[in-house]
Amino acid sequence: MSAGVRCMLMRGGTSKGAYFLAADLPAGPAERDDLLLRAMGTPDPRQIDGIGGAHPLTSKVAVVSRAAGPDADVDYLFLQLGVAEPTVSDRQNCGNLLAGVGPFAVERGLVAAGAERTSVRIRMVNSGSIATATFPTPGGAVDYDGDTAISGVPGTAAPVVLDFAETEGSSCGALLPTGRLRDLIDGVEVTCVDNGMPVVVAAAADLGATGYESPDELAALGDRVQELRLRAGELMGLGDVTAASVPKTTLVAPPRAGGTVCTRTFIPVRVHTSIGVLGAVSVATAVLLDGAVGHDLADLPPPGAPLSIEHPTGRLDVEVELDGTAVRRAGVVRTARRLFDGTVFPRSRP
Ligand code: NQM
Repeated sequence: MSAGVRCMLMRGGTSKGAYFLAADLPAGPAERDDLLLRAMGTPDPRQIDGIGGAHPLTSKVAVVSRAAGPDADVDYLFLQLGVAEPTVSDRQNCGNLLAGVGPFAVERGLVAAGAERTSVRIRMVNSGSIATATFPTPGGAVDYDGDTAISGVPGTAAPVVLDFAETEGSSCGALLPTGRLRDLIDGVEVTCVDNGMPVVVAAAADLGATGYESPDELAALGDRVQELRLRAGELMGLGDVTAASVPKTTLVAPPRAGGTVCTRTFIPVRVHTSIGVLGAVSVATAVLLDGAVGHDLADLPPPGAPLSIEHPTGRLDVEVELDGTAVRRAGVVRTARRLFDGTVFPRSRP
């Protein structure tokens, strides 16, 4: 591996990650993960000797290959790498990096581009669910330029429309993994939900917060949130989640910028500067459910209209269609951009 590995650096939504073809990486997970840790510069809080960005949102990897089955075009395995800790986790999806997968598949010749736009069916290997990404490819080439703005990213870019069909039960196997709309943990009412991302939803006020604090101001709540998610993880059937990146915890408060609900999300202990895509889909699903935490403090739009999830740097609009407690579909608009294409040289020793 001293010759390096082909790699594309992309911004996907509000995250950034290294995209690889599975064929360019070692086939065995242990050897693959070891190489990725050395490429990203983990473990080190600054990831100074690798291409990681010193934050969980920029310490991400997408591994893409031609789909193994007929129901998708490509398979996408998401890996969350630790920053200071030498961890590689495949226990969650990432809907932000997902935005770059379709364009990457076209760039690498896995999928032929349409003349105007291209739709790519993507199997999210982490959960087994399928998403369809649609993006502009005028003249058969990916066009990253456009007029779509998303909160948390400066400027505008081409839209990548993500559609999730029947996303129910992605990681935990059920929309309400504890079997209840609400659980009481350490005196705090929570709703544990998983519509693509396992999330523990709690009212910010129940943790002594307003829910409008900045991510830095909320850092002090990290220990309390960790206690809460450890108990929730067990109730959700995820086992000991001490070192796992899921479940996330989202504190909700009434909207204050014209949206549906205001959120602050711990991923799982650091505070997100915005909110994850599937995290937002899961929180939106919770607030739609009568009796769930957040339902009463949300300002719900008319049926069929998008839910606007407020977060520290703006809002993320999410479409969720439910049939009772069954999920029909969900959708979001993201943008993505190819930043760099070349060869990454992992350091030779951990
Ligand atoms: O929820 C952060 C992100 C994510 C994941 C996280 C994501 C999602 O912002 O689908 O996108 O929750 O760790 O990229």
